[in-house]
Amino acid sequence: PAAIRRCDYTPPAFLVDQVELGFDLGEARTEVRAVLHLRRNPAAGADLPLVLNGQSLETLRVALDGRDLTADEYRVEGERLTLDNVPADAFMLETTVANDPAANSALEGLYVSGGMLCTQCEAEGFRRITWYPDRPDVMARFRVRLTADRARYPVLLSNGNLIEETDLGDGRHSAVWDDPFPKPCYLFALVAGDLGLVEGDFVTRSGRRVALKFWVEHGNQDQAGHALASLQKAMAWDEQVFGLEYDLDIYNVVAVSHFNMGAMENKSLNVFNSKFVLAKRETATDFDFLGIESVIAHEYFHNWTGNRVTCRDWFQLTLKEGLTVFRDQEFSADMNSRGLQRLGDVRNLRAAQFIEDNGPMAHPIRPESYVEINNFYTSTVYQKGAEVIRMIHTLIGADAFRKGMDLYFARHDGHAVTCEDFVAAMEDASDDDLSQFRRWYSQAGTPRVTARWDHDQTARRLTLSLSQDTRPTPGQPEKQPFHIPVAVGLVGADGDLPLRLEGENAAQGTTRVLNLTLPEQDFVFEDVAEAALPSLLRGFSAPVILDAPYSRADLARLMADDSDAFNRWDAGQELAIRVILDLVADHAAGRPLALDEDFAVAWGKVLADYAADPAFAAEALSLPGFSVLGERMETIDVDGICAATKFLAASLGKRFAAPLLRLREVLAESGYALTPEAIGRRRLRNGALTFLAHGQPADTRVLAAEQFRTATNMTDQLTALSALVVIGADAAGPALAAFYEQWKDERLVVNKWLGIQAMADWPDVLDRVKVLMEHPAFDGREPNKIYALIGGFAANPQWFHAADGAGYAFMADRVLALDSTNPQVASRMARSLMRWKRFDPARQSHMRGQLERIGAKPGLSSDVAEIVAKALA
Ligand code: BAL
Ligand code: ZN
Repeated sequence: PAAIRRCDYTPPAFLVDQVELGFDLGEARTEVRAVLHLRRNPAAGADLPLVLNGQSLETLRVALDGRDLTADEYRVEGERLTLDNVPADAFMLETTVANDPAANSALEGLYVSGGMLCTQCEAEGFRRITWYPDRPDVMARFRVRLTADRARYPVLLSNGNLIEETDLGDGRHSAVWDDPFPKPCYLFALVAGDLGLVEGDFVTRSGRRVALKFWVEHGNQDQAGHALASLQKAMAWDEQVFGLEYDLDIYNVVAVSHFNMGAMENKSLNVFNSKFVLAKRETATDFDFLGIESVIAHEYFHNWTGNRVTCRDWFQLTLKEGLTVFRDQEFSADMNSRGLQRLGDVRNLRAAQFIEDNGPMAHPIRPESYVEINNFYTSTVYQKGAEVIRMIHTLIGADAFRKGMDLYFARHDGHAVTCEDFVAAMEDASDDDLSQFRRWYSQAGTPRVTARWDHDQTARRLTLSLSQDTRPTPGQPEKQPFHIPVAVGLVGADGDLPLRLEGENAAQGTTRVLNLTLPEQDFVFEDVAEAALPSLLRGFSAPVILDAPYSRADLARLMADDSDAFNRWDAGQELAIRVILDLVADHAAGRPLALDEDFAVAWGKVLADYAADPAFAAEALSLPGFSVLGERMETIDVDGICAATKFLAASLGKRFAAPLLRLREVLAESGYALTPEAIGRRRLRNGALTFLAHGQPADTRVLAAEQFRTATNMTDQLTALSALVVIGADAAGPALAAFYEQWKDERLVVNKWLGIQAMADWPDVLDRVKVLMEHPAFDGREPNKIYALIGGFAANPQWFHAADGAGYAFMADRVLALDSTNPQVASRMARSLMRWKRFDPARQSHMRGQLERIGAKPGLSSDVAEIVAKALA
């Protein structure tokens, strides 16, 4: 299929003022009657035909202003319905279609999940429900009548307010929902099912009582409390921080098991992957609890940034996603620990987005073209998009940012707008010039910022020279310089120095944001008496790769003395990366591996000082992952990285066994709490167990087995199980069996069980994964299970990348099978093969061969075809 280009945007030929939808719901057949009140868009051409989108629909009736049309009065060609002759002004188009939700394995449009009927319309799923101008800049009021069997579907939900319920007397019933807010069709939703309810409320600051309703499978009501509390916190936070109130009397959230994404922000009827709703301490890890808080907030925040103000077209996706991720990150920072939140967000960015930006899928946060929009729900659009918003916040300041948000809503509430509209509001509210900054929206690639410095003792002056360079990305051979905010401090012998830049009369604070706008720029700090060490990019003030000539001693000093928590952590990570890369080189040269003494001392010091901040210590002690390490190599040395990382973890675990064991005892808890402090202590204590499992496998087996048996929460139980998996298949076997027996009725826990086995560093892991695909625990229609087992295997560096190519062949088989059932999920899995050029020639050849095999499938979905074409370009 041809690419769709941003520059080809034209306004819609017709607008829809009001839609009435009637659903006669059934699993195998649902009939949809749609009445569209249309009129010509004065902003578009006067003689354009009416073209509606539709996919997999059986068209039963088309009528114009009440008159049935004959087959020669309209055309259905592929996925378009065209009427050449429509009235000059307003008119009413009626269609009746049938579709088959049970056969819908793509999970877009109307489908079945665990006996309930539900929908997913973003980005272009609504066209699988009825004929419609399926584009986000057509905003209409929706009134929806749902009719269904009462026993099977007692709960009938759609967007807006429930205005009528009727018992039809024949075992069927109906409900009418009316949404007073005009919306694009991607925000439409319906749910019909037999569901349990958990209710709460929230009173807005202007006194509106909002009913908060969480709908879950019967029996799961005890697992919705955390999600409900998270929603209440998010509603209060958005009022306090952005002055944004909820605008209806009801907010529904439905948890479903079969869902391609994490969740969906449909107006007043969020549909969630159950993974981001259901949690209790026995079944959910601390990480799960934090994820729920963040995703619940994210979808809620979309009510303003996404729903009230939406996107003009899908190229603008980051307008709502980057901004909403920024908002949910800030919310989580306020609810938990700002420092830890930041380093977690940056770790994710580096592990996924930096890699995307340095490969065949590199695209600007506002892409210029796409074949399949589903392929652009990427970490670039989301996470880098959030970094771009954060940089605006940094550059113009919190007050101006808030004014900019207010102005954005004042100008655009109820409209479908562009990224440019957002930046213009920020610019107008701040009087700052963001013209060069806009390049972050149009240029792909991660800039590399190189820093050098020189201290002139006599002149008491430190000159910091910064330069920037961004490598070419597909379709963008030349890059213009970015506007990069670089937050800088100077670490002296007694802490941060006050900072006075050349030309200023007095020092202003101890962290300054420098505007790097040229390819090379010097910044001069005055009154610098001692040879201070620059602390650069504090708080990770821009999504760039920093190249600074720190010695290992400098890094150890920053680890210990930097006032910026992010840079303290980052200095430790950089030190660990250098040590591991040296080990990789030793491995490649056949030299024996040895523990770096300076690193061991620095690591041991963090361990010894853990009590000051256990949560931070847990982060500082953890080692960088495979993808971050691979990014630092010209050719990714799979075996070298795996050998080096395992060696380092084992060496540290062995050498520091005594303090690690002591720490576990000191941090042992009698009770369970879900506070940031308790989470931090658990993380450190469990991190210690993992190092011990690597360092002293035989001695740790009993300890891990004991923790596994006695754990009162999933964080502890799962870590113990992982530690046993590290120790070996013999040690883990009984625990894996016991875990399944204990949790086989909890789908989400079973997914953890699948994932942990897929990621095991065991030579026969691929065979085990194949066997698990036949296990009752697996269901090839459920994305969560595919992500756990197949996605988990793709995240197994040693064995997915097995030198014989068997892992790649297996993945290609999975992609080919999934392509026919769920192209979105197939496309995600196909991405694991995309970066073949980064590996050694033998692996390159295996991966490329598999990509070619996938590409040769007749009728390949546009989702997978786009990924394969970009990979092989
Ligand atoms: N809009 C798709 C799901 C999300 O980003 O919230
Ligand atoms: Zn979102």
